[in-house]
Amino acid sequence: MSARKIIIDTDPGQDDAVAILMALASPEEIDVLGITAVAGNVPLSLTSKNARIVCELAGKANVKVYEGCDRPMGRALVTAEHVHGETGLNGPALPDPVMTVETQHAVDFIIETLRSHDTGTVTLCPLGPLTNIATAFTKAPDIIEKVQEIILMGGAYFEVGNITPAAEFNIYVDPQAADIVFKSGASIVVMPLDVTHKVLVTKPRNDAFRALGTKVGKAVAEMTDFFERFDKEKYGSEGAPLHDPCVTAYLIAPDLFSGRHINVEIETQSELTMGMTVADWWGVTERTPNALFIGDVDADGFFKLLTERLSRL
Ligand SMILES: [Ca+2]
Repeated sequence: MSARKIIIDTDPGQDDAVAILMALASPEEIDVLGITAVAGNVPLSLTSKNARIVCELAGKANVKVYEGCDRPMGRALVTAEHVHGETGLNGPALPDPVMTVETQHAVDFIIETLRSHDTGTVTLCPLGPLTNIATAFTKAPDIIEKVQEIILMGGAYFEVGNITPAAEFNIYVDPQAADIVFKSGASIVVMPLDVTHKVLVTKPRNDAFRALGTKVGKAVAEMTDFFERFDKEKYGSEGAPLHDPCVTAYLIAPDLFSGRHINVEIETQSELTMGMTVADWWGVTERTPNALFIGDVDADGFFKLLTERLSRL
């Protein structure tokens, strides 16, 4: 089987960084056509810079990084320095990137790339707010049929919210964009908090990263150390949830995950529940299923795979 062609759309973020490292370490399964940065965890200038820092950490300075939208489609940008630190990548001391950002806008890159491929052959992997993807779909609806699958981190049902009582961060930041993507008709796989909160970097798992004895292993251990202080304080959890790497792990080993094909709608009106993913997990409506909503994961299998992949860099 040839490697699956993907575009990573991202707002790094320590967990985005781990997701990107895992993808770049897996060329047999994953062909990264490009990385598109979006504003989210931190402003665009930092997510773009962080994406390049991560490529260089992986020793893959040849990967193309594009800058996309610097704000949500219809709302002011909300960021998450309280979780990720001022740079978005707090934890390890990593050098500024030598790589430059591509001159083409990320949205145009997404459109051009999809148009140049056959129907159903490019997978989009959004790890942040869906602004770039929704903007591309709105500007060029013809590209939607080129999408093989959208595998995204976002939303929640049983875990409800992490930025408001009702909403997960990525969807909350740009609910309008999320609504466009979920209504697009593209095949969607969702990694909600319900599954990402089961993928926790416990002490032994963090030790396993560090024990790789490589620059990458050390950086990932330091990133997840930084990231976990927030979740330990807030949720009393055993460690940092690796939200975005669930997307990469699904590309490599989908059998680690299980979920339900259900209808998911996005709240775009009520300020109280803005950005909520209204997921019909129990099938109580007649609404047409539009997403595979993941609910469970083999966490030990996930960390075994992740650690093995990181050891390759
Ligand atoms: Ca992210």
